[in-house]
Amino acid sequence: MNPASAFVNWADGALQVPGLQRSEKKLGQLTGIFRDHQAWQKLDPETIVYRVWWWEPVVPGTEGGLFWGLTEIQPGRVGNEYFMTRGHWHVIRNRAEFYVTVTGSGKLLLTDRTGRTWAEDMTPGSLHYVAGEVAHRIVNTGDMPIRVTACWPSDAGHDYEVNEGRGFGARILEEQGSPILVPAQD
Ligand code: PAN
Ligand code: ZN
Repeated sequence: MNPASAFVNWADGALQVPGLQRSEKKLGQLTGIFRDHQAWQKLDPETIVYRVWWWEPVVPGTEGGLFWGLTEIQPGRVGNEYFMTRGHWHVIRNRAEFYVTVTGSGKLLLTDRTGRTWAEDMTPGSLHYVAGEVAHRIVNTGDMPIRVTACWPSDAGHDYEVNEGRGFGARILEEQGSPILVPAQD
């Protein structure tokens, strides 16, 4: 038997894998994502909003393979809009994905091709099947980092056009201390 070469710490989702990939997104890089442009401009562009670590056991684009990742979004808001990921479609539109919330709490914002938009509650242990043809974005509505494990096909690819085009059909905003789903007007 060979020893395993990759590990997940289930307490915090941390990955110990060969060739760990990582990226981070700062507020200054998230142009045009948040509704309140003035509030966004007043914040420190160096503020880290989220980080992603992932494992590519096969070359990106490989048909039939899988990737495994961890996303950590800091708590915070731009105006009354919570920190969130950019959100995307998969380039190969029918590719699905699993998300599991490890720690923290939030909302998974989903938009299908007809523009129908809904949100699922993310809480430790919540398991989310993101079907193909559905754009997805994680929103941290809590006061601690949210950590989400994901598994997706290695040929899925990421298409961020959802932010420049018609966009998500709704936003998650804070109102009187609670998150609410508000139809997008922009
Ligand atoms: C995730 C996301 C990750 C970061 O691994 O890529 O949460 O979000 P953005 O890619 O929208 O910036 C995933 O959905 N992979 O397919
Ligand atoms: Zn995805």
